[in-house]
Amino acid sequence: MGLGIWGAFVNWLCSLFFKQEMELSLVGLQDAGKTSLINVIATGGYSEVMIPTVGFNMKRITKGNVTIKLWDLGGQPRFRTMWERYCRAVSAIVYVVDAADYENLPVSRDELHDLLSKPSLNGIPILILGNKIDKPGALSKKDLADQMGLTSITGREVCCIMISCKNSTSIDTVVDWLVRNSKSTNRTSSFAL
Ligand SMILES: Nc1nc2c(ncn2[C@@H]2O[C@H](COP(=O)(O)OP(=O)(O)OP(=O)(O)O)[C@@H](O)[C@H]2O)c(=O)[nH]1
Ligand SMILES: [Mg+2]
Repeated sequence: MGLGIWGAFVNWLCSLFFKQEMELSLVGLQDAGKTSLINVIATGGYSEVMIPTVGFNMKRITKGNVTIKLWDLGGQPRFRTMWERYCRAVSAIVYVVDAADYENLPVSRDELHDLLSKPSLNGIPILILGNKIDKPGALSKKDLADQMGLTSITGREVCCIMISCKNSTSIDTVVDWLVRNSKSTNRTSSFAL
């Protein structure tokens, strides 16, 4: 009984000092692979047949002592006006781009820059993910960065990682970035008290 109380006390102390929680929003055009990315991170599962996200879904993923609350937003035009509202309070914005869909790249670039121009999102770090690099003809990181106008983004941390949800390429790098980021910008950490 006594040990139980001590155990609970130690757990509480640990949670005060070591638990990190972060909130993230995933945005990007429909079909970019946002929901696929969440599935790959959460369960390692991948499917060719996906249901488009209607509105948004929320998912919690725990990696080590970091709990990530993810807002998975629908990318169809009718849902894009919602993006800003769900990006306001997050530690970082994750913007997913289909690196093999040349036709929609200009639209994706315009939506990205439009979102980042909102004063409510000033300074929030952004992680740009060039997805579907398993597809023949997918852009290189440099070409994607050029076409998405990433060098013109200022006043916030910008990172770009090329991934494939299908082959699980660089998914670990993405998770590392997210976890690292939660430590530097975490607003709920007890260290900040
Ligand atoms: N080749 C390939 N296809 C992928 C990859 N990631 C996702 N897809 C496919 O892309 C399609 C759309 O994936 P979703 O994850 O539903 O895309 P989304 O961004 O969530 O789309 P919305 O919910 O409509 O905004 C599905 O057919 C996936 O199988 C990838 O890395 N490579
Ligand atoms: Mg989706």
